[in-house]
Amino acid sequence: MMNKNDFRNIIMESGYFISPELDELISTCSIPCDFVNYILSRIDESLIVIDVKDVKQIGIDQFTFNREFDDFYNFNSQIEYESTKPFKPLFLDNPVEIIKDITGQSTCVGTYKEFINYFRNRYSILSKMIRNRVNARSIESIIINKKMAIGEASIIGMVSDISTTTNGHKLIELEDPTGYFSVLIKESDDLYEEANKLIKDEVIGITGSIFSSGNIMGAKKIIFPDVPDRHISSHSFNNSQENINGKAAFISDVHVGSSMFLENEWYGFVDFLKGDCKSDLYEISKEIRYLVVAGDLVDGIGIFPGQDKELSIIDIYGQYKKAGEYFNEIPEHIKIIIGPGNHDAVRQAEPQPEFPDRIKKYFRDDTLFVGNPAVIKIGGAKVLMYHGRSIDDFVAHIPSVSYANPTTAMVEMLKKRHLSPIYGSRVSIAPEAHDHFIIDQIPDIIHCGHVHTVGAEMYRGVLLLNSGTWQSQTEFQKRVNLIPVPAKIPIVDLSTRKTVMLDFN
Ligand code: D5M
Ligand code: FE
Ligand code: ZN
Repeated sequence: MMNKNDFRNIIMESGYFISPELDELISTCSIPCDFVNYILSRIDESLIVIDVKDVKQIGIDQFTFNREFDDFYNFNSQIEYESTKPFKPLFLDNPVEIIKDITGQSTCVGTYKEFINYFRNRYSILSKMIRNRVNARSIESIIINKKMAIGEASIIGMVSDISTTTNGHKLIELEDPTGYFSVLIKESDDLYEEANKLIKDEVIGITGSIFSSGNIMGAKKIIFPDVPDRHISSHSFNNSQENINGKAAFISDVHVGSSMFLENEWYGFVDFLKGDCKSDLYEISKEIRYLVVAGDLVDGIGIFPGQDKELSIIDIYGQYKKAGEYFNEIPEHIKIIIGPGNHDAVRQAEPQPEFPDRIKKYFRDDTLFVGNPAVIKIGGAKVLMYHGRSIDDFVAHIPSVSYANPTTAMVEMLKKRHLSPIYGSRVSIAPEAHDHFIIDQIPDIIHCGHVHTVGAEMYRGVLLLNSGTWQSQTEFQKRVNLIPVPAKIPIVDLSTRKTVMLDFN
């Protein structure tokens, strides 16, 4: 057992001296040695005598997170650390700001008129982003004054059809509120590769030359709403110091209730969060403030034919009860934020609202539930959470996008500034008055799951993450040749966005 006064020996051995005021403060602390070690590892090496002001200067905020110095001591004097629990949290308070969430705001019932208005809203917002970059005309004005328009012109439209001609050229039909126009991209054209990434119902701009025959133009340039080329994240993260804002762990697709749920690996993860792990991992663990969960918390029931044969818990509420037990073992200094996915017991049409009380009651009171998608702010970083069902559509329609590299789909989301453009495919879209899938504010991080593979990539200052799964390969996935990457998750430093992939296999 360490003596409370041993901190003075540590200081003596370090070669520094401390001021009487600092000595007094440290001696009132319940974990003086830890605190002294923390100070010594960060203090300006040119100092001879360390004073209270020097300690404040090295960012005592890292401990107190904007609280006053004294609070830190009050807090610590209330905590009795058990020797079996090595964990000492660095942050006392983990606030979350909800920036966008459908929960409680859904108004739609699914009428035809609502669909019209939904697509109008999508066109109006996305076309505005493109209009900043190109001087476009309405399709109607080009058709009426075609003779005058011959030569170069630009239009902004929603892609209403994509076909390939017998010669192998791409024919894109664009629609704006005033009419339709066709755009031709030749196979030999440099633009062809880009045109191959176009999908239905996205909004793009085209600059091209109008042909004298028919309502058709040859494309010279495709303009996407995209993130600006030199977008600098709201955080000047390149210069910031690590761990000022702590770290977040990102997970998804836990699939509790599936017989393929990897319980041992999960407990390895929970032990890590408790700080019960090897010293290099401990250094990461002690800085984790948030656990963000992007859907498919449970396996659900009746999700695909024959699923019941692979369930260990066949009752949906039984599955959430068990999930609650697993999550409630996570140490309390970590703030948990959970959104739903397509296996969860909320409406299947997206955007999905947060879990109902009947499910929430199984989780710790301080768990924060959000809808899907949702935008939250944690540790200074704006995080767009989306389960990622549309990734199936991106993989099916864009040849360069693959399940093995899920962030390739997420780059397309950012370019198109839309999480799920294709209507009427895998994602069932509810026609809300506002298009909640539009990426209007540029986030610092986009977090998806769903495809059960992992990835981390930086695109124009935005960190794209896919957080894999805690379920090993199911029979169903075997049949569709889906190879999951389970129990591997990204941990992100919220100040620097530095990401490590931890493997709990
Ligand atoms: O989805 C896990 C992965 O399995 C995801 O990439 C989609 C794929 N999946 C799910 N359902 C189907 C169907 N019906 N056909 C083909 N591929 C599918 P999860 O939502 O976790 O089940
Ligand atoms: Fe899943
Ligand atoms: Zn899913």
